[in-house]
Amino acid sequence: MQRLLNFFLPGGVIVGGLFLVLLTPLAQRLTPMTVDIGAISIGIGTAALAWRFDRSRVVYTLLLLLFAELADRNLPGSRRPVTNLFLAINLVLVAGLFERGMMSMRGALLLTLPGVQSVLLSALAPLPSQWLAPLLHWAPLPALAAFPQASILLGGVAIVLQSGRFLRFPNPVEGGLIWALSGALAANCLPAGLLPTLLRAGAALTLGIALIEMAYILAYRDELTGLSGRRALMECFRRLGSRYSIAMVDIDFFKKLNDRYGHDVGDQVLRMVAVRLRECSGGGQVYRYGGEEFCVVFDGQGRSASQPHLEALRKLIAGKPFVIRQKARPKRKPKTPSKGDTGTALKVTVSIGVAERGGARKTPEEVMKAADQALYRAKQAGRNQVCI
Ligand code: GH3
Ligand code: MG
Ligand code: MG
Repeated sequence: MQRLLNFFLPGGVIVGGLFLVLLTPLAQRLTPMTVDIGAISIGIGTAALAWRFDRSRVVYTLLLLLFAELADRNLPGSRRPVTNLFLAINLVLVAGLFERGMMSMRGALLLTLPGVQSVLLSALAPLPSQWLAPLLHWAPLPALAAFPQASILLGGVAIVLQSGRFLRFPNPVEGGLIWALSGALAANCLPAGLLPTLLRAGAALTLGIALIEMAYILAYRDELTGLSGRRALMECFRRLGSRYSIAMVDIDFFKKLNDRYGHDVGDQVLRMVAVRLRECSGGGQVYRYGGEEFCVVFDGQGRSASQPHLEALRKLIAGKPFVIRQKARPKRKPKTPSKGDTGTALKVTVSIGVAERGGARKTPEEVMKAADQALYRAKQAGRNQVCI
């Protein structure tokens, strides 16, 4: 679900919005000047964000969009197949490159590449076309011989590569790059004019919003478990009404588990506990408070309403052993299996303390403190239980 959101927000929304604008009377009021001002502002804003977040592939894509636009405006239409081919090659580079950051020598050098290519392309007037003729007129699909097939194929390779990258790293920037690369390709398939400029501006805007979204995730989401983090919990406290309950969840004997199986297995267990906590019913919002402690907030519900949901959560975690996957499987089966081997089933339990707002406990911080005391009682009473 989160992956789908990372893909469609913001790219899908911007493309949808662009089509809507083009269908409404607003489209008639778009003049080349307003589009240019909009595109330049978006380009500068996104470039500043990409620079700040040290994302060289985003800057590279922005440069490609800029040079494709400049080529449309300054080179004769007959040069389009050549720029198309160069654009497609560079899109494959963006999708296949490792993120180097711009502060490194290699990263900085890399960013000069689109500029060098465009200078060469415009300086070597008709030469490249002759050199590239075999590639430009290469037509493995005779029915589509009119299209510059090499660039379409390379463009397709870039999109597939980038989609693979998004599956590995499902974050908004990688998702945004799929849309941006597609937008850059689509713009170059259209005749030069307002529409390709709008598409390129849309691609830059997608990247800009993706970077903002990424910053939000870095600030509010816990990297290991993917749950909302402590900062998000503090924000949630500000929004709570007059009736709520808060639970503190702590994994039992987690230090022992770490000591016995290692930190990596400990991390795996944390992730798996987080997956089960996410299934919390009754509207409980789950946060990673820190270490092996989690916090569940039930807005609008007192302790008696939230307790059964917490009990169900405790049972869910204790009921099914956690099967540990080892990170790197040895090629040959070792004679004596090491601790934490693939398939090891661990029984993990949690203790939970819950408290509600009321009486002397007026603020979320006070309620959380009471929940922490209840958690202590659960530990004292033998663990694997919910205490109030
Ligand atoms: P108790 O049942 O009383 O809660 O015992 P415990 O061992 O779970 O409690 P304690 O607070 O002593 O230990 C928590 C351990 O959690 C200590 C630390 O090594 C481990 N830990 C904290 N954060 C992480 C993490 O991000 N990854 C891993 N693998 N371990 C962590
Ligand atoms: Mg603890
Ligand atoms: Mg613990």
